This record gives sequence, structure tokens and C-alpha cells, in this order.
Amino acid sequence: MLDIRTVKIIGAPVLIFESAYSIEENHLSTPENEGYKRPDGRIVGGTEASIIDFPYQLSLRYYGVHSCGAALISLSWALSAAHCTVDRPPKSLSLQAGSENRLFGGQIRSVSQIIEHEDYHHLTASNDIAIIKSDSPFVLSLTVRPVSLPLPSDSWSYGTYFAVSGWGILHRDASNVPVRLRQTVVPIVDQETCNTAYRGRISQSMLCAGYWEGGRDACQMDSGGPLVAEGKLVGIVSWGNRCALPGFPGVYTRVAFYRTWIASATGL
Ligand code: 4AZ
Repeated sequence: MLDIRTVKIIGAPVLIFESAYSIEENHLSTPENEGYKRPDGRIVGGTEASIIDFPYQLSLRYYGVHSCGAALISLSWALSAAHCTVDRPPKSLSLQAGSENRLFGGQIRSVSQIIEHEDYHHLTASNDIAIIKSDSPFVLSLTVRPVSLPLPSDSWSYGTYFAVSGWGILHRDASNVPVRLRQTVVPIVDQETCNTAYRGRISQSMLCAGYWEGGRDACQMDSGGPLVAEGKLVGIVSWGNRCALPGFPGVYTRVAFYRTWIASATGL
């Protein structure tokens, strides 16, 4: 199956769409892979993170409940994945900044506008990017600070490591979402190699990161969240074949590819 969309009811009456994209391939469920699907209860190699080190990290809330990550790119604008906002009216969403605890603290804003990429396609996850406007600006602080955007011409060479962060699940089959922010570090994966692994589904607007042997990755509920290197927002958590599987890196929306689209939508 190409596109798995999970709907979970977490303590009725709140309906949460756990984010969208995983390619499920039965032949991958071998005993060797089992260890990577359940890597000793940690996010795929992650550790708890302080919001001071990730002051651009936002929680995108759906009816008040964490549903995706997002990144603060100015005091009034955020970037996330289109699969996190699709079919969700602005009124149903809010943003939390400035807290590593997704249940408590920080600054919370209503969403006044959502600009999904006009060519977002849910089956291919192409153009999986959305711009979100907060109804009033966040206040700059030690724990709330926008991340820089890359230049359209920016690219990252072999050997570059990125930080990915979020409140995503700790392994692919986990049912609970961590309360505290977590992060992990992943190297860039060669575009051709990634495209071969994913059988031609990786376009120039995507970027892959992860370890060939698996073990560290973003996962559901990290979607829409930031992949950062050298203070720049390089990627947005988008999709992958499950999480942290060997041979299947995480796939991210390549932010540099959308730099002019972001400028024309926001003026940033
Ligand atoms: C998801 O379902 C998802 N390992 C997010 C990221 C990755 C896989 C799935 C990448 O939202």
C-alpha cells in the first residue's frame, strides 16, 4: 500500500489524524527488521531536548492537541507539511512555541491563515509544504526564536549532519506520544541512492537523511517539523518507509526548493 492514513481517537471526543505517509511493504517485515521497528523504546536514536536549543520548534495543535511539528520562520509565520494542514480549517489549528512540554507552558496562538502548496499531492507527497500564519505575533525570547531560511541555491554536501526534532512517537508502532521534545542527528543521504531505495519516488524537491543501518529517524507526529543545519531550516519532516528502518532514510521537503514560493506568499 502506498499511503497509510491512520485515524486514532485518543480519549474521545478529540479526533486526531496521525500524519500521513508511510510506504508499507510486507517483505520488509522480516525478523532482522523487527529490531528497528521496536528499537528499545526510544525515538529511533533520540534524546530529550531543551527548547532553548530548538527555539524555532512549534507544536501544531488540532483542536488543542499536538498533531504535527512546525517551524517558526518569523514571529508571525510558520512552516509545516501540507499533509498536516490539509482538510483542517484555520480555526481547528493553533501553534505552541517556547515550551519543550507539549502539554504545558510556552506561547499559544490561534491560526489565522493557511497557505498549502497548490500542487501538494497526497499520494506522492510532492510539494508537502504549508505556510501557517499566527493571529498575532509570537514574542521573541530565549525559548522563542525564528530559524533562518536557506537560499534557493543552498545545497548540502555529503557529510552534512542535521538536527531533527519533535514530539513524534518513539517507534513506528508506539501508541503514546512523548510529552517532552526530543531530537536526533542524522546525516544527509545521497539523492540518487535515496531515489533508488524508494524506487524513483524522490524528486528534487525532497531530501533524504538518516543512517543506512537505520536506528535514528523522525516518525509519526514529527511530521511538519524542522530539519536544521547551520542555523538554517533545511527540511520539513514529510514521509518515509516506516521509521528508522535500515536502507530507508527519512524523507524531507527540501525548503530551499520552495524559497521563492515562501517569499511570494509571505514577503519573507
Ligand atoms: C509519518 O507517518 C512519518 N521516518 C513521518 C516521518 C517518517 C515516516 C513517517 C520518516 O508521519
